[in-house]
Amino acid sequence: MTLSFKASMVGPSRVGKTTLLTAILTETESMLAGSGISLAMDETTERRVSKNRKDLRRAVEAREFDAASLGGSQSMALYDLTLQAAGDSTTGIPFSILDYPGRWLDPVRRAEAHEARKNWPACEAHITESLMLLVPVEAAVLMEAVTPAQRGAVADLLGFEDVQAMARKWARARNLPEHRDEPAVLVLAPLKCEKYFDDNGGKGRDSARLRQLVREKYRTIVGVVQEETKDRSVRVIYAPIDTYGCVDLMEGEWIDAHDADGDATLDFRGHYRFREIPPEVRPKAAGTVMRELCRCVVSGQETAEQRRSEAARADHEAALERRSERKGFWGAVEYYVSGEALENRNTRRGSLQVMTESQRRRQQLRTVLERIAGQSADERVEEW
Ligand SMILES: Nc1nc2c(ncn2[C@@H]2O[C@H](COP(=O)(O)OP(=O)(O)OP(=O)(O)O)[C@@H](O)[C@H]2O)c(=O)[nH]1
Ligand SMILES: [Mg+2]
Repeated sequence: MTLSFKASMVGPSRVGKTTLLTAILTETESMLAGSGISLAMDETTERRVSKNRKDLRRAVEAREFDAASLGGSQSMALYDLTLQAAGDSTTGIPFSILDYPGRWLDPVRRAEAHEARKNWPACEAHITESLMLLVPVEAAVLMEAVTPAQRGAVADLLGFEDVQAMARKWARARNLPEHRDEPAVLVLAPLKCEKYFDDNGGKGRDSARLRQLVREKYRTIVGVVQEETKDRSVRVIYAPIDTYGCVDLMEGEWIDAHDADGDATLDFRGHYRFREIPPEVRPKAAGTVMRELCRCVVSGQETAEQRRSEAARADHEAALERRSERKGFWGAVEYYVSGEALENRNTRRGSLQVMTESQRRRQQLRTVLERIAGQSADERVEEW
């Protein structure tokens, strides 16, 4: 789908991208409950989501946490989701979120696999067109590193080099003329952080230290983004997310390993346990992602409306400019949000009744969008 609001994740293998996506969808659905708007998925996306949910359920019903129970992603996956009024499949607000095997982020490992080499250009194109860059951070790696050797291994385990390189590309693209006045948001999302919080069934008291460590370790990456986007604004959001919510880290194991060049390093393996039996998955703060995406759409919509009224004042040039912009983010705003799709359809149908009904749905969609965008953030979440 070309006309859609795009988001991408950049994080190494096993950090928790795919589980995060599932949690985002679950929280979005609960935000939408009772609103008359639903989260529609195309067939492929629906199949993927259903598989991810089944895998997660199986993992939970085993009652014993098994870090290997969710097989990592094997290929590139676009999750195409549309916020849609019930009974109306022709308009809606389309989002497209990219997931892929985290090992592809590493140029060395990418070069080793045909599938990765073939699909990476498409991944990179999606990333550079994204409004949102979502950076999942394995909180346990940051928090459990104590010895110098362990601390030394953190940067590699979190994939700093590769994440930073992609963040730079993303930020640079935000400066291109076609993206310059779009909204942009960078989300730093610590995952596997249940142990450090006391607001979701746990007793942790370490949230301040986690925040401090993320600030410190990701300062360079945030700096790179800011440096590349000096003349525009990029929102930076800190959002520690529980995707399971019902687990605790029992022990962090540091294992001797070798990096790609054969140098000695350490690998990290977290041993988790379900807090309660039967475990109940309780995502926390995952709604932040949809909230931020909706904020982008709402602010884009405001800009677009403002421009339209300017153009209506017979400003020929502005009208021309607007036409040439009708692709990417602005195309999606104009077409889906401003209701041009409906207007076109209604002119064809020419029925007053259909028109009113469509207007009602459009209004409903807009209300929900604004409500989600305006929701107050989870207490864990901060704007940096
Ligand atoms: N405790 C805990 N474990 C998590 C959380 N999120 C993910 N996991 C576990 O982390 C492992 C990796 O999760 P995935 O979602 O498959 O990771 P990924 O980033 O998609 O991995 P690749 O597809 O290989 O790139 C799984 O065993 C999950 O059960 C979390 O918030 N808390
Ligand atoms: Mg995955």
